[in-house]
Amino acid sequence: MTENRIQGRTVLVTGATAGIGEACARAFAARGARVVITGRRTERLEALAAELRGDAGADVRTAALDVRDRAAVDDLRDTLTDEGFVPDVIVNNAGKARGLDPTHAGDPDDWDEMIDTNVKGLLWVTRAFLPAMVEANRGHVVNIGSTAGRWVYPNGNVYCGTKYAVKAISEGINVDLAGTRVRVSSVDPGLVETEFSEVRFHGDTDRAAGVYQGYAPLRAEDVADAVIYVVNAPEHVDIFNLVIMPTDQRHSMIVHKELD
Ligand code: NDP
Ligand code: 8X3
Repeated sequence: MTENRIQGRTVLVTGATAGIGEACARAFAARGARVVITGRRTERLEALAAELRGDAGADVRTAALDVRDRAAVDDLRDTLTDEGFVPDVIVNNAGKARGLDPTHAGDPDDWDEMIDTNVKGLLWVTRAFLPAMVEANRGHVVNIGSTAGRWVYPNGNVYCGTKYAVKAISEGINVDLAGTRVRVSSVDPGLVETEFSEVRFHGDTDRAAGVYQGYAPLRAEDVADAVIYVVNAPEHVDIFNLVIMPTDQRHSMIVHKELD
């Protein structure tokens, strides 16, 4: 059986109120990690914390956090440091697509939101928590990228751009940490059935559901398993990039669907 190297780690997850982040929080807590679960919807954070404390007896800290708010990110780092809750793993998961339109018809407000969350938010969190890892010469930065950072697809323009940025930033952080024991991983999923498409289509649930019909998409838990796998690897092993797609998907634009 694989050794549990998660036990006793302190793991901060951004965007833990839904989807992949929530599944990661559950998976880390189940393996004995102390978890800091963050997101904007505090009632969801409290419900998840109650569940994890009950089911897994987990040590859970909740924190309302909008990753776009750099001062709030720094404040959280300072508060957690005072409490002795210093993360040695961060999962930069908070992110979103907004819209699926050709560039000439795209909404610049959607672009702002994606860039501020997916790129700048990831940077603020990393900049806040990475120095303590470098100081301790131990830790792990896990960025949730996407196959959208590998293959651009029609109308994906800015969302794909943010995920290409995540890819480049992950590579940049990784090379900057050469000579340290701090590891960096980019976990890049294809299609995962979460609230992602509902957010992308601004609440159009029928259109969102259509994205996942006719094939078996990934579940958030599948991606969480991949995150656990990279973090649980022995300390001398850095799984730098893990691409995970449904078996029915071979490329952003190649998905085998059987529709009635
Ligand atoms: P969900 O919409 O289900 O979850 C997104 C999470 O991000 C929520 O917890 C949300 O919490 C949080 N979030 C959004 N904006 C902010 C913000 N400004 N500050 C803090 N948290 C925020 O989507 P997924 O779980 O699918 O997405 C998670 C990540 O996975 C994203 O980075 C996405 O790009 C990536 N991904 C998703 C794929 C998919 O097909 N679903 C495939 C590949 C990558 P709240 O609203 O409470 O703040
Ligand atoms: C999410 C996957 O293909 O919808 O990053 O962009 S996709």
